[in-house]
Formats: sequence, C-alpha cells, structure tokens
Amino acid sequence: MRFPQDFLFGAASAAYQVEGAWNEDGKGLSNWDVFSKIPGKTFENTNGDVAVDHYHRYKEDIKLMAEMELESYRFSISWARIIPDGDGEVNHKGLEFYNNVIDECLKYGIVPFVTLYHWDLPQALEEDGGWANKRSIDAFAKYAEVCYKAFGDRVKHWITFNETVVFCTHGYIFGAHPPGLENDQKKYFQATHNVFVAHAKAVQIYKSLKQYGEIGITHVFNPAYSIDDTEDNLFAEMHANYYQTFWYYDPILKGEYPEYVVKRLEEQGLTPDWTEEELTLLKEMADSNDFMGLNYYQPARVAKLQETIDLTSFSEISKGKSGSPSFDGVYKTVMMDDKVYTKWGWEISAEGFLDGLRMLKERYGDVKLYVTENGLGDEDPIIDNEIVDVPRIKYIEEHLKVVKRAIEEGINLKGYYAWSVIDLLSWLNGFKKQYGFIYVDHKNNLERKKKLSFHWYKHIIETRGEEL
Ligand code: BGP
Repeated sequence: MRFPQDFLFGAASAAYQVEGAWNEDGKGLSNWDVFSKIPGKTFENTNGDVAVDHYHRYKEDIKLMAEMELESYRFSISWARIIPDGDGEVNHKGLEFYNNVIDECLKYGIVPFVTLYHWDLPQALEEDGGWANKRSIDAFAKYAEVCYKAFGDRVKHWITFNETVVFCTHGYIFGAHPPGLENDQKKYFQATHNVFVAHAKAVQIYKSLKQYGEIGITHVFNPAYSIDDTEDNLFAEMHANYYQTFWYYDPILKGEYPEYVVKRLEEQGLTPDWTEEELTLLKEMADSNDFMGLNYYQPARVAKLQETIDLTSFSEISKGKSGSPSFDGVYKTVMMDDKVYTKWGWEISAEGFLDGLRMLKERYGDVKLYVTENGLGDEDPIIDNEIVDVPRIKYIEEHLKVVKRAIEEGINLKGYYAWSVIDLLSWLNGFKKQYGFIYVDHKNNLERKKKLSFHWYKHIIETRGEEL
C-alpha cells in the first residue's frame, strides 16, 4: 500500500526550541526565557536565547525542508512575540515574522500546521498565576483570535495546545518546568481544566470566523500496559490510563470529565473550581473539535506501587524515564528486561502505539488523528563527516509501518510529523539529545547539514511509503 494522497508527511518544531531572538523586534519575555536562566533548571544551563537561530535562518531551513519534499511543517507561534504582555497590545513585528514563515512554506507548497501554544507563556501571565489563573483563559482566546485573523487566510490547520499533561505535571507537580511548583495537585488539576476551557473557547472563536480550516489539540499519547495479569497491576493500568489519557482526551472528545477521576478528586478535595458555564462550553465544543494530534514516543509499563513514597521530591520522575512512581503514589512505571530503551530510558515500542490506537478507537470512535510528534532522541554518530543516524531511521520506519497498518485497519490517521525537522533545543536535555533530519553544527556557526535520515525520509515521501 502507498499512503493515501491526502495523508501528510511532515516534521515538527516549536518556537522556543528553534527560534532564538528572544528579545528582538518587540518580543515580550516568556516564562521559559526566565525559567531557563534559573541555575540548575536545565541541562548544563542551556536556554533558548539563540536556540538554532531559526528566527534569522527560516528561509534556509524551509528551503531544506522543501528539498526533503516535506509536505507539511508543524511549528508553533511564540505568544510573547504576538502579544508581548499576554493580553495587551499586538506587536506587528511579531505578526510579520510568522507571515514570512507561512509565505515561505507556501512558496514551496509546504502546508503550515500551526501550534498556538507550545509551552512558552508570556511572563506577565505566568507572574499572575499562569494556567492556574483563569485570566489566562481569556488571554489565550484573544491571542488565538489575533492569530486566526492574521494568518487564517493561509493557515488551515490549527493546534491549540501542545501536551497539556506535560506542561501541567512538570509545572505544578515536578517543579521541572515553569512555574516550578512541586506537588501542588490542586493547582495542577485547576490548570488542566483552565487549558481545556481555553481550548474550547479558541475552537468556538475559530468556528465563528468561518475560515473553513480545521482545529484540534495535541496530547501526549502514553498508553499504559500492566506488566502482568495480576489484579493489582491491571488496576494500575486502568488507573494510569484514566489519569494520563482519559482525563485529557475525554473533555476534548466527549466534552466531559471521566467519572472515575472526578469522584476521586471530590474525595481528595482536589476538584477544580469549575462553573456550569465552563462545563457546558466543553460539552458544546466537543463536536466542533476536528482532530486529535498524538505525540507518541513510548508506552508506559505499569505496576501497582506497593511501597510508600516521599511525595514531595519529584526531580527524577520528571524526565519521562521508566522506573518512576506516579505523582499520586498509586502506581509506578517499570523498566522491563525484555524491552528496548533509548539512551534516555524511553522505551521503543511501535506495537505499543498500535495497541494504543486500537484502545483510542474503542473509546472515541472514528475521530480524525494526526501523529503530531514521534521520533528518536539520540547522540548521532558522525563517521567521515557524515551524520549516520541509522537508529533514527529504524525508529521512524517501525512507527510508520504501524501507522500504515492502523490505516489499513480503518483507523482515521491523516498525517505523520516526525519530531523534529531539525536538531533543536531539548527543554531539559540541551542540544545533546538530537531528533532532527537536519544537523546543526554548534561548533561551526550553527551550520546546517543533511543527515542520512534526511535522504531516507525524502525517499519515503517520494514513494509514499510504498516500500514500508
Ligand atoms: C515533547 C515536546 C517536544 C519535544 C519532545 C522531545 O514532549 O512536545 O517539544 O521536546 O517531547 O522531548 P525531549 O527533548 O525531552 O526528549
């Protein structure tokens, strides 16, 4: 089978991880501009001040994407470039930059797939309570509307938020992302609710403008599987799926929260402050959400936690590595001897993805899906001046095969975006953890170079994955 003509082969990036130019052309401060400069918060205190300088080199980068035959480029907009203080005046230089990026993509026939929020919140909003404060809901709605009106004539694919589970757990539980709070479960659940409401408002505004594109959200897809068939561990699997997946997917796709979690939150006094009006809006907007974006890297192998853990220290849990307790102390993820892991301890399992897709179909029916991120973080080998990232090719190949199989099974998958199009700044792992098809030489003026995977992906796109 060749992938269908309307299936998009793409690759992704995010503003803070590629752009740099953190204080240029009227951009406001973002929470990451501030947080990354607190000593010890990021790997070797790296930050995105320069990143890979995409702000100044977007033409060169997009030209390379075109050479790779990329059909679509997923990138994010930096909110603080557009509205420097979060909800005040619009910065026209910011609009100009993204107009240029979009036009450059279209010049080559590359479909721009735009994420509105990939974690860099204007610092003024962060200082006012960030996502735990409802002010951010209306600020986001305003920002989204500015973007639709400025870019919506050419951008027909919108993602509101990237990975709510990550920025909320890392921000309010693990202390590893801004605002850097540890184990504040009350604020954590409040923040997730506020994001869902902000998403719903952004969808409502988008539909009212009648721009006839599509809008959805991107979630981490981290399906949980019990390590065995014991009752305890099957319970852990169920619990993990409710907290890590259904809590996030249900309010978007069903317009309501899963009863299992709602009940527990009530018992624990953790119910978010939510109004009837907000809950009604979630319900009303569920049918207007056009797609779900899935960022899949690995499944979770889980077991019930038998020991009691210190629920105040989370620094190690935050890195996505298997072998950590869940923040509510109910289960733990387990590294298994018969599984394969990356250098960063992330399991490699394409089958885990396929089984998870089947689970999603069972729960949510035929919803349209895009793989908005998938890829291998590695330290790429350089041999005779060539970047021979064979493990990345193998990783993406295995996952694309699964995508093909899923489509054959009738799962409604419409595109695949590798993470990432170019080597970029990893939030917590600096420049050491590489993901790109394009290499960036940090010792040589950030010079770009094509990796082996660049040529391989180009071939996959040209042949529409026929040989997979
Ligand atoms: C996702 C984020 C991306 C990217 C990716 C890889 O969670 O959406 O922005 O960072 O993970 O993560 P890491 O760089 O930590 O390996």
